[in-house]
Amino acid sequence: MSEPLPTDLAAALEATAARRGHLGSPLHYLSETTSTNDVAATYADRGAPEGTTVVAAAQTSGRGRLGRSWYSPPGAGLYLSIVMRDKTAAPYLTLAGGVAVVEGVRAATGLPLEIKWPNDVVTPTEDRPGRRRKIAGVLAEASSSADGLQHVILGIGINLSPAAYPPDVAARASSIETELGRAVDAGPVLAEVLAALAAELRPLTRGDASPLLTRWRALAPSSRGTAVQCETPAGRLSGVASGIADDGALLVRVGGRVERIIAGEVVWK
Ligand code: BT5
Repeated sequence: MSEPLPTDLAAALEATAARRGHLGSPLHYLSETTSTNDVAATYADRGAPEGTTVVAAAQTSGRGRLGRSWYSPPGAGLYLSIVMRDKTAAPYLTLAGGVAVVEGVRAATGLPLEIKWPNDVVTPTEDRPGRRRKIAGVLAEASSSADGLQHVILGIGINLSPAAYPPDVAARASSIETELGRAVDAGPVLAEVLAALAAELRPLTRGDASPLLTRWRALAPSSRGTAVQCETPAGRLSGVASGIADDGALLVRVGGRVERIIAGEVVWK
């Protein structure tokens, strides 16, 4: 089902082998597929081990949360999905994915990025928080059976270079190349994101989420003290973001009380 790995990706992965642990082993490369999350789920259902990674250069049905699309045109980005099986780490994978993208992109290219709860990686725009542009997204999809959690597919889409998106997406998207003003190689970005994720997973699999939560909070300044409007399954709510709880829920101060947001869409006002 996979194709030969392009030599630039292979070289970058080789250079980070010692830091990646089991992530990216094995790695299945596809020049185009429907959704890497679907391909990785198929491998997982057939028994693929934790760390199995699917990378595509384009997706025809890339998806985000809640039935939304993730535009994945050829030559514009990096689309990858990792099979995860560790039950202790599972609840934190969305947060870990965001931290890994920010740290991996900075290690590979020098570009500083931020996290917007729960799963967006965006450009920092200190003076105008509402004007942040989305560079990457993280989608963790769990599969369970009567025996409990079977696997989580951790999907990551990263915009490397500018592309023609529909106007509503184009107004809020950017790419690493656009922000840096120079070309970037996909290989080091892929390899450093996997290495950063491996580093975040080590304490998590031992049951210690505190290093991840500390990193996440430092990389998501907009999750604290910013006016937000949240669309939750229970309705709309306006308040001030007050950080995340230790289980990853966004805390929002509304009048005198603090609401926990565990799902939904948050608009930074
Ligand atoms: C996400 O969802 O941000 C998660 C995206 C995960 C994509 C990866 S790619 C590899 C793996 N395989 C998949 O099929 N998916 C994963 P969400 O928070 O729901 O954001 C989706 C929204 O982001 C869309 O409704 C658009 O507004 C916007 N969007 C779509 N494509 C984009 C892009 N390329 N760059 C920036 N924003 C985009």
